[in-house]
Amino acid sequence: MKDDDAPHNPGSGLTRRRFLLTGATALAGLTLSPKLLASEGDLEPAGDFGELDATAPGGIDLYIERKTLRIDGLPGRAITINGSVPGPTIRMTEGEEAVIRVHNRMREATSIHWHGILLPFDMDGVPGISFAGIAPGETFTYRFRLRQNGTYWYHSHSGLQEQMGHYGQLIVEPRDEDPVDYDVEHTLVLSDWTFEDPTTVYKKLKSFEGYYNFQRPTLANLRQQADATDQGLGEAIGSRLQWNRMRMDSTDIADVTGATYSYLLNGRTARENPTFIAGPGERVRLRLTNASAMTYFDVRIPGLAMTVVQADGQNVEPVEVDELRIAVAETYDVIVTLPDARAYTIFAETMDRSGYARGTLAPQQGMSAPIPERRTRPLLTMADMGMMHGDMESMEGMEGMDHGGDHSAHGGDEASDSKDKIRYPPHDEHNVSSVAHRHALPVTDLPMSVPHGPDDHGAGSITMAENAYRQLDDPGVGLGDDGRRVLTYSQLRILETPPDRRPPTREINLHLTGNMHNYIWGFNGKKWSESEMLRFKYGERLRINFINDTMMNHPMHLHGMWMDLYAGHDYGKNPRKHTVNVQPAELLTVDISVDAPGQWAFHCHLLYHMKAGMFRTVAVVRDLKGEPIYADR
Ligand SMILES: [Cu+2]
Repeated sequence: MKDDDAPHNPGSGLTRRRFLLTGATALAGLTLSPKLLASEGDLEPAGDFGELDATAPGGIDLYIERKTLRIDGLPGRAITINGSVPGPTIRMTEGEEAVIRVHNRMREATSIHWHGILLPFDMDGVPGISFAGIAPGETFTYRFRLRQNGTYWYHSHSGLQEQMGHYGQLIVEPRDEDPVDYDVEHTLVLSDWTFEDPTTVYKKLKSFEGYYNFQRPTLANLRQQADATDQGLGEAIGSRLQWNRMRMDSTDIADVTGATYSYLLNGRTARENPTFIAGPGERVRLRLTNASAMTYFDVRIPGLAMTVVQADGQNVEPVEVDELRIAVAETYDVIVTLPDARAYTIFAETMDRSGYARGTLAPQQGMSAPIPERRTRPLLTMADMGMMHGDMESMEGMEGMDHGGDHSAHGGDEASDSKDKIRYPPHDEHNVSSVAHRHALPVTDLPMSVPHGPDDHGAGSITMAENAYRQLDDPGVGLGDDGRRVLTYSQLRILETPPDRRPPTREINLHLTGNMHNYIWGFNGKKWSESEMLRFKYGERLRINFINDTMMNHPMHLHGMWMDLYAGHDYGKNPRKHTVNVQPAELLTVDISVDAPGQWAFHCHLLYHMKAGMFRTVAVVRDLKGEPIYADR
């Protein structure tokens, strides 16, 4: 299938077998004969997953299997792990060796990727990048020593399997004392489920722009629009940003919506109301994972404050909030305490407001609290965009910014694209640590904005805004204007500074690009199949500037290495993340210690964006012209 543009889906063509399976799914899902309905009650429900310890002697076995489960009261054809969706919660202990035998009981290849876990690249589980995949009937043994602790998750990296339930949570217990103090803990896995075949969903996205949006988008060329209305530059940027926001609100907030999705918390819908038990006064640790294919959730527990203690498995200085947005593939741990013996609703509203997942926190089963009203899709005006306006002013005052923007060199090796350098303001020696390298890049007071440049990223890109801005204090569209305290990236400070916080000496600008007309997504205008490997040099500290040229959020995930997120404060306190969300028209910077030999995946974690080309292979090399390190071992 020529649509398929990711390296992780070998043999994804619509083979006869695939066609037959699709037919069977359609039968089960749509033609609900009385006989099927009668047996529906006998189906096991999604959400009955257990817990396994992968660092216990002998290791564990996982069986991947297609199975019909009861999902939202209906038979859903799922990919299960040990019979359940989500798969079992896997617990491990830091410093120990995990041994996990994965048995493929399907008629198609599969894989498991251990999201956020540092490990040898051939244990990372990405078919075509780090191993061959697990063939039907085969068993693959994953074996790796845990060099970290915290809350993570795992999922398939084969085709669109993740959309069908192939995911679960990972918990790595700290070897030493846990700095987080709690009495009870609960696993909260958020996800999106569709009764459609995921390949059908993808095909619809490819063939009809905005298929799952309730309102069809109007994709006008804003540059022409601005010219036609005789707007000045500032005005044009302003109206473009306004348009961006409004367009996102009305249409483009999510590619795939409640029109097809049921939203799940631990495999259960809001009606099924999964309940988590905690007594008054207890410190409850909620381990939140967003295992969705495409859905961002805004999570709150009306009446309770949440204290964020961990982000992407890394302990952070506690931040008390009322709400947080969890991007696809992120994890957050929060502590809450029930003040009384009443029930509280865990409410996870989708970013586009087209649905929600829900659970209950209560001292006993059977209790419930009101479900909050769904908020309307926000429509922002220029007056609401104070932050944007502020940024525009600071942009004008920025010295040395490359406004001209000859971006003709976007093709080829992104890393050596000298014409697309971000110009830093004259730098203050006090800002840089004493170990500063002669060519070290600044680590504080980074530029607030960068021009997107003209739309010359090729057919794979439609540039939507003139500039990308730092948005570290912005919780995201539709949040932060109703008096609630909403988590922002600028509030995340790592609890213990990791050993390597050298200033980086090399940087790569990565434009996130897309074309909604054809549903092509990529970087610097290129989808995966047209791209070269990104080369990271072993031992270097590397900076990546993400420049989001699109109107969508993209959760960027790097395998095998941490990304230290520039959060606008003390360099040593920058949070370490495996997935960073890049907001529409955002400039976001991460620094990486390149300490993991091998070949790694680097991609947008929106499943259909990844499949449509928003994917790069990263090779860790000895020198920038050389082969990947693993090639000569
Ligand atoms: Cu994306």
